[in-house]
Amino acid sequence: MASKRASSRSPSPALESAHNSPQCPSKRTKSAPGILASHRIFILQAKLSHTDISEIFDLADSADADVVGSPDEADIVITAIGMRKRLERHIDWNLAVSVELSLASKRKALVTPDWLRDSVAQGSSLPCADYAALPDLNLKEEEHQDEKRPSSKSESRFTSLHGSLPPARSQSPPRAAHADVTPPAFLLPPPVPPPDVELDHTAHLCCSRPSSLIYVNQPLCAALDVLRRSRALESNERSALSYGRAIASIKAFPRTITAKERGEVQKLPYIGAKISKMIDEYLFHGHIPEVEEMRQSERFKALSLFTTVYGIGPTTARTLYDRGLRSLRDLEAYYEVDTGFTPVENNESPDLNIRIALGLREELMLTIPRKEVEAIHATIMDHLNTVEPGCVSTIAGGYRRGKPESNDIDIIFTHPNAKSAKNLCGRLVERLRSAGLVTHVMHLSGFHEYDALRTAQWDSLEKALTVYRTPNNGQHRRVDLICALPETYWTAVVGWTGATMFQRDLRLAAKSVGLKFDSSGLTRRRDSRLTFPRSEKEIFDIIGIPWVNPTLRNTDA
Ligand code: TTP
Ligand code: MG
Repeated sequence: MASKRASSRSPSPALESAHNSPQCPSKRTKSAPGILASHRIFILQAKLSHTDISEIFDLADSADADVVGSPDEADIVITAIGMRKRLERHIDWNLAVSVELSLASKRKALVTPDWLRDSVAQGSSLPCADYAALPDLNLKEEEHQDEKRPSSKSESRFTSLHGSLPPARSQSPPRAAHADVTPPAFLLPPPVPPPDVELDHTAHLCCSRPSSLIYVNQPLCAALDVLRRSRALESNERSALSYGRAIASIKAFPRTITAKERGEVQKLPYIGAKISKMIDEYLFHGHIPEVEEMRQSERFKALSLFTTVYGIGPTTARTLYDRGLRSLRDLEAYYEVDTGFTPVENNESPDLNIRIALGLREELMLTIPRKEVEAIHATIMDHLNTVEPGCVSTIAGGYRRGKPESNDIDIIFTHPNAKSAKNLCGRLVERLRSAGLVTHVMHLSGFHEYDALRTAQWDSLEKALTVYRTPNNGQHRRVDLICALPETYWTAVVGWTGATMFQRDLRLAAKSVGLKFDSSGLTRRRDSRLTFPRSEKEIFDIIGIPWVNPTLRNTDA
């Protein structure tokens, strides 16, 4: 079934149509070369469609403007926002009030996109005052008020942002690492979360369907998930993905599937003949014979068990199985975790992470209640505060999707100053290690600088996958610490919120409009230009799909 979204859109990607628009000179034509060569422009993307964003970037290119990555670096901020309240969500108000609507004084200007369009059309840089984005702004008065109470204003604003947050289960408590340092508004969750829109359970992509944690067809999805996992354990990715898509489709179906619903279910996306037959079997027998057979399979049971150990993926699991191992005891012996037993075929050096995870497996298999997730997050942020005041963070993963218990804790953080954000993860881990809070670091990776030509693999995220030891009872927990640069903070939050199928389809949605999305950033495919989303919702806006509450992103079984 075609998606609502797909049918309501032009088949050609929005960015392409923007590029073909007469208003949109391509880089090659350079319709107004050099007219803005002395200007540093920041394009505030909120409230702009991707067609507009593409057009504005191209116009700026054609006029040789220097497009910068943050408003602080700019002489001119281009925005479609005309209200102070909205603007405050994206630009620190202290910066906004410093904006003066005249270039004559060599200060910043806050203008509408028409300033750029008209300047390029007329071949000269037009007066910014004629294109004021906030015409009613009484700058003199605002500046005067700021002079009188500079710090109290920013502090009270910070408090009210936090104080007004509703206690939504989906939102992790927002934290700034230091109460005296006010992070810019764009790094904080909006004071009022975006309203939930009604999502269509038959949408083609699961990132546009409502997928709640608790759902009516859970036993059927759990059965199909056995087959999905069995395919994944054999590295049959295509088949695993087909089951994953079918499960996500059934998950969003709002009524218990009965014989009466059969016809309707068959029309859902990704429900083909094979899955339909399995649903029929399920309705008739109360189970799916192939699933029951798989559940009894010695191979499936052993591979499933092995992959519960952190560090053991399907390939290692199969190798271990082929070597005759069947139980966790066998693994302990093989990796010499316990008795020093040396298996005959162990010619490899034991993998340290697997040994650690096996040694701690009984603790690491225990799930973590929300309260404890929050307590660990608070402790870690206190340490981060000492390392670098002014950071912000979000607890992502299953916690953010509303899970009452998580298998691990995923914390995303950044610092408003990109320079301070660099190597922050390494410094934090070192501190937690010295404090005896982190006992093992399973993986630590650093930033790879963004490279528009993509000559090398790049990653805007610094990651530390750790084992954390709670100070009160010495319980070991898996904690993933992810440090993003400010421009990739929200993509990291979205990426690490999951669930897996939701992310997969979000990437497809982005691709359909000429963009590339992953946790490390949102880029334009044709020239790898990195965008700077100012909120989580802005990512959805740019891609052109409705924002989905994290509690409705539970697309996996
Ligand atoms: P997980 O922490 O593996 O899963 P989860 O938080 O949904 O559930 P739980 O921890 O309770 O088992 O991953 C969280 C999300 O982060 C997941 O949707 C995928 C994403 N992710 C990455 O982007 N990169 C990674 O390396 C990992 C491990 C996860
Ligand atoms: Mg998690």
